[in-house]
Amino acid sequence: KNEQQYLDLCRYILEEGRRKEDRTGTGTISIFGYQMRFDLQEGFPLLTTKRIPFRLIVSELLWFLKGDTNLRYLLQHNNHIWDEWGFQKWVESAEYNGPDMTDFGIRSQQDEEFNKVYQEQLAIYQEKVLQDDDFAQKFGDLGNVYGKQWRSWEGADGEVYDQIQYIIDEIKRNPDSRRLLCNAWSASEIKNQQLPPCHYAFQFYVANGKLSCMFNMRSNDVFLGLPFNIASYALLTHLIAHECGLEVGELIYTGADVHIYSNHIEQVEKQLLREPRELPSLKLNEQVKSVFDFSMNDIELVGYHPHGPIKAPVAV
Ligand code: DHF
Ligand code: TMP
Repeated sequence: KNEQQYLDLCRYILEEGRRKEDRTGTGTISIFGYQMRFDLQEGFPLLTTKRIPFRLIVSELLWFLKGDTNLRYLLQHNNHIWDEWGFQKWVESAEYNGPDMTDFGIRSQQDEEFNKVYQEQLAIYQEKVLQDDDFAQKFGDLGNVYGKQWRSWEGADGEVYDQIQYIIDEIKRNPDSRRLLCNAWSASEIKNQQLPPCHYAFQFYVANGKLSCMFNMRSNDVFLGLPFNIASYALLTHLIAHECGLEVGELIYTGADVHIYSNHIEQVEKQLLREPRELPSLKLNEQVKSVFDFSMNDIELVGYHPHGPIKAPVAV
């Protein structure tokens, strides 16, 4: 069963994972190298053992597909999953002259007083990204992240490449191609990215009228990130299959440094006590053909009856 694999992965990391320090100073238990296969015909792979806000997955994916890299679009859709990485750019800039925000991620979790000041500053930042065009352009942009690499990859030849359009055209023209691949990892771009891509490449495969997708993650936060990542690539596979007149096949996950943060362990243990429920299914507006024309209302989840949400702090 689809969701059981996620729970098995959690159990496996808790049992076999090694303690490992990390960039954020939080600490993790980690394994290296893991694969899971989700049959998309069995249902849409959104976790039911905790509630996942599906609209956040939809607006993030539409943001990628627009080729957008600016937080403004996400904030307009009430999506705050990337706020900290934009805020970081702002408080590290020469133009920021508010209270000291060094290590705001860790400090906001440990220091109640600081957290108040941080929340105030974050609210000011969000408001400015939404209202002030110049500010948004300078400090709302996360750099050359996913949207830029997917839709406007800059080649060594100076040309700009739309990797998603290429994939769609190739699937229609030559479905047996072994080059249906999108790569977000670019050595020369890392310095221009607030966070270098975690899901850095994905590839499609067509057989028996079904579209399958494999996606690769160099680093994966199993409790917070992974449920989003699975659902996001499942949705992308559905959208592309829809445009190309194919059924959906399998979604294959390949993770490298797959970890549970030390401040997520209680949450994971709580989740592991829950029984998975029936998976929801996805309904796409039949009127829309191109993957680039979908909006929030064209994508609907049916029959999602999850257990309650489980909160956890994100490591910045
Ligand atoms: N950094 C880290 N340390 N882990 C991540 O998973 C991560 N993911 C990023 C950017 N940087 C990251 C982008 N994706 C959440 C989920 C996905 C995501 C970022 C954050 C998250 O906090 N999810 C909460 C709900 C958030 C909300 O409702 O606004 C959750 O409980 O699933
Ligand atoms: P890193 O750049 O030091 O690997 O930190 C990135 C963290 O964010 C790491 O815990 C993985 C996590 N992450 C996900 O799990 N999924 C995502 O989609 C993103 C953007 C990040």
